[in-house]
Parts: sequence; structure tokens; C-alpha cells
Amino acid sequence: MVQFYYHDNKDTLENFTEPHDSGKPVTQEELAAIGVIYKYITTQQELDALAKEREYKNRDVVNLNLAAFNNDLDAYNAKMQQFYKEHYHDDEEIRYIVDGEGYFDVRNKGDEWIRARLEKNDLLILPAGIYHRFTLTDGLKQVKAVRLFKDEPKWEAINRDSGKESDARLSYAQSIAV
Ligand code: KMT
Ligand code: NI
Repeated sequence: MVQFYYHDNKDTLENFTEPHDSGKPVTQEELAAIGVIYKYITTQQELDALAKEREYKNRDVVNLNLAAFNNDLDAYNAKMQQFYKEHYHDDEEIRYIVDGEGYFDVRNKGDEWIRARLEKNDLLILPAGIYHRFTLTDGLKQVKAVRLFKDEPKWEAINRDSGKESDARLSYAQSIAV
């Protein structure tokens, strides 16, 4: 079952895969206010219909776990730390969980972290320009997800600590300004 809650902000580089649940839940309405959309999808047809409606032309499937890195713990840890670094993309990001589980953290209007705990059949749409990060869960340490792309896969992640704010970032920030 999907869960949305405020992050407790007690994360370190050693424990960031733990739940970090502050105990304060977040509603889907609160997420919608920052452009984050959640859907529960159980069939290929529903996924295809969503992709068509939002004009997504490409997709791939990613498997994240230690085995996917040939059990190279350093390579695995490096990738995990990269995904957990706060970043945004110039394109909307859709992730559909096929197996396993993971946490997506998104910033709200007040720059607080909201955590989405996703598992099988959960789909999340993150708007272009939103600051976010991702991690596997400490229990399973495994996810299989479909990544949908509007056009060619655009992998560029712009880290918050780079200070770079693209047009997509600026227009997103303006769209949620109170
Ligand atoms: C991202 O951009 O943060 C990701 O794609 C995370 C991995 S997808 C399960
Ligand atoms: Ni991302």
C-alpha cells in the first residue's frame, strides 16, 4: 500500500534507506498542489493509455539492486548516493513500479521533504523542475520500474547544490508560488 508522509529529516549517508517517517501523513491533494500525481495502475492497457494521453513516446525498464551491479558494492553504493542527491530534470518524470519498492522524496512549497513509499502497481508523475531524490528501501533493496520518457531518454539530473536553475526549474517554481 502506498504511503505519503513528511520525512523526519534525520537521515545520514548511513541510514537514508530507512523509512524516516515523521508520523505526519500527507494527502494526495497536498501532492497535487505541487504538481505530483499518484496513480494505482494494474494493467498494461491503463499504463499505455496514460502514456498516450500525456504523449509519452519512449519507455524502458530499470532493475535496481546489488545484483544489477554484478554485486559490486562500491558501484551500487555510488549509484544509490547519486539517486539520493537532491536534483531536478527539465522533463516530467514518470515512474511505474513493477516489482520491489522504493522511496521518492519531493520538496513541497515550504521546501520540506515529503516521502512517497511506492511498491508494485504504484505510479508517480513528477513535474519538470521539482526537486526530488530517490532511494531503495532498507528492507528489500530492490526495485523494478518502468521509466517513461516524452521523447528520447533525457538523463540529465541537475543537482541542487550546483545552483543551476534552468527555465523548466524557474517556471515550475513560479507555478507553485503562493
Ligand atoms: C530519478 O530520476 O531520481 C530516478 O529515476 C530514480 C530511479 S527510478 C526507480
Ligand atoms: Ni530524478
